[in-house]
Amino acid sequence: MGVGISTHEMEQAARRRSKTIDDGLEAERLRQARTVRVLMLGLQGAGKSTLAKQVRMIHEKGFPDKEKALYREIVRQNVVSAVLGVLQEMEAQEVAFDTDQMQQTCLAIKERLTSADSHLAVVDMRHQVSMLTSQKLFRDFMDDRMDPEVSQINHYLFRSLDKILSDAYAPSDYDILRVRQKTAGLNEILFHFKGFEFRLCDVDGHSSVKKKWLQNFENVSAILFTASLGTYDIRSKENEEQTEIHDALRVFTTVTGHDGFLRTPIILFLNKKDIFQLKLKKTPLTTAFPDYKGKNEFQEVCQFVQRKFESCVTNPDRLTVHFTNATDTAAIRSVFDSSLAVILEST
Ligand SMILES: Nc1nc2c(ncn2[C@@H]2O[C@H](COP(=O)(O)OP(=O)(O)OP(=O)(O)O)[C@@H](O)[C@H]2O)c(=O)[nH]1
Ligand SMILES: [Mg+2]
Repeated sequence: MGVGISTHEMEQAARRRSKTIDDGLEAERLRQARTVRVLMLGLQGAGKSTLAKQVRMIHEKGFPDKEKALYREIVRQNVVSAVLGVLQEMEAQEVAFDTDQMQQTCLAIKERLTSADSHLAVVDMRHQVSMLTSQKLFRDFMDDRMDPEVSQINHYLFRSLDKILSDAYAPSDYDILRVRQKTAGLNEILFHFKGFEFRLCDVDGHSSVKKKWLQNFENVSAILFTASLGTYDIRSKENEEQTEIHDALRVFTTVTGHDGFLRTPIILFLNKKDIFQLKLKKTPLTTAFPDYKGKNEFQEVCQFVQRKFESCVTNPDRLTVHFTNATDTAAIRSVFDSSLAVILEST
């Protein structure tokens, strides 16, 4: 007589398999229900990745040593771009040092820092670079003739030059927040908040503006749109009559009016308020908005700009606005947590 399996046993095994599958599906359904996807959009350089880094620092474990080692190269690359940027601009505006020695130093720096291994070359040339960046002419040029945002970050890098170019340099969290590295495509940041799993999609500014591309993300729980206030005085490349803040308003109108996002909650971060405040001291808001009739005071100007963004949104009840400095961890912590709470309430 063979050792057969009874029909009853086969039915039991089938039921067990079916239950395992059902349990797996139920667990996946529950996981999905506790997963919140947030899409970060905004023009290049608006500050999306800086905010995403803050989230990693606040809600996850920050940056592992391996990643910090990568940032070391990127910070040094930022120093190279900063030095070359000022030298190029000086040349374009025909500003030159009046001693042979400094002119030779500039030539040598330009030659070495335009090589493929410039992040290493800048370490070799630390003494020359340090001498150049401490020259009064060089510093005054940055302050008087360059964009205040560029000049602010350059001063930060040049102040820390000894540290950044030393062999033992390990970037601090703040260095990592200040570094500029364009996102290529999309980065997803995973973190947990109030028992929910958040997936934050940090999209590069170039893709953010593509309508076709937005279709891939129509099922997100919220959109976090970042616009830089610091661009109100920078000429738009798309329309000579306007400035880059108009480009941001245009993209914001497109995103919020996109068919797949008409009911999606929108969190708007009007970012770089520190740069905005700095620039307003010299450049009135009317440079961007000739219809502005108020005083050139920060609070009043902010209200006006906020209304401009609000007027882009159909059904503005779903819009929450914050004025931010994405490099300020303490302030971002509270703004971000209240934004996440708003998203959870609406999901
Ligand atoms: N001063 C100041 N700098 C900021 C602020 N937010 C971001 N930055 C700096 O602006 C630069 C660009 O920021 P990113 O976060 O890389 O910009 P992004 O929107 O991710 O840009 P793409 O990846 O090109 O789309 C970085 O050097 C940041 O440190 C801010 O509120 N104030
Ligand atoms: Mg980015």
